[in-house]
Amino acid sequence: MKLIMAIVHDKDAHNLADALVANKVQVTKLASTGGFLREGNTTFLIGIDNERVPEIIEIIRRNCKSRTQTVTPVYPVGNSIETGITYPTEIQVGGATVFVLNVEQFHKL
Ligand code: 2BA
Repeated sequence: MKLIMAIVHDKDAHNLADALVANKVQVTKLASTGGFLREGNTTFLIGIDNERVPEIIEIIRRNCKSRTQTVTPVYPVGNSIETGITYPTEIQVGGATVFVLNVEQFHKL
């Protein structure tokens, strides 16, 4: 068994949850926050049999778009401690950041 952790844009979370449930995938959604943008995103936890991992990755790929965002520094030029960015910069966010972990044990008690 594997545990898939997928961090996705909030705007994609609803469609992705629908697609996973429609494909009979059990999923937990967590509200999370990106360390860099400090904006809300959504983390999906999916416990799944090994052979279904490629199918799940494909569902995530189909439902999560890549977006361009402009980051404007909070601090004045030359003093941007939090991000290291000192001027408005375009960054690419997503589609999804996906980790696939081995599950040592799985219990439903
Ligand atoms: P954030 O940390 O808010 O990052 C949002 C986007 O900002 C990232 O998109 C990336 O394009 C950019 N970015 C992040 N750190 C940066 C830096 N130090 N300098 C310049 N640009 C930077 P994604 O890579 O698509 O990541 C989207 C979200 O996925 C992240 O939100 C974070 O919540 C999560 N994530 C990404 N990689 C991760 C990792 N290795 N471990 C844990 N979470 C991760």
